[in-house]
Amino acid sequence: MKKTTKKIMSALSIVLMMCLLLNTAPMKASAAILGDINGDNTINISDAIALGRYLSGQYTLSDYSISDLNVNYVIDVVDQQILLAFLVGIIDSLPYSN
Ligand SMILES: [Ca+2]
Ligand SMILES: [Ca+2]
Repeated sequence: MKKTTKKIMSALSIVLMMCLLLNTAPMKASAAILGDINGDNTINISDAIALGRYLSGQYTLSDYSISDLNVNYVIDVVDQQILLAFLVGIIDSLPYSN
């Protein structure tokens, strides 16, 4: 993993922990529920955790289309980074395209 990616992930992790400590309200999922990995109709840190568990082989996705957040037909760590960036407000909407 590149140093820049590691720095971004570290920054996102810190911001996420701060959000959790401040007990911010979860974001409601859109109609398409893109990013609602665990299917509970909200997009929050639990979805990022579920996606991380999927990437490490410990979770089964119920719907692959809602997990592919950059619509490149691959579900990988980039999708998790996009979800984290969405949760902390760096990205305004999903799917993400750059
Ligand atoms: Ca969810
Ligand atoms: Ca993807």
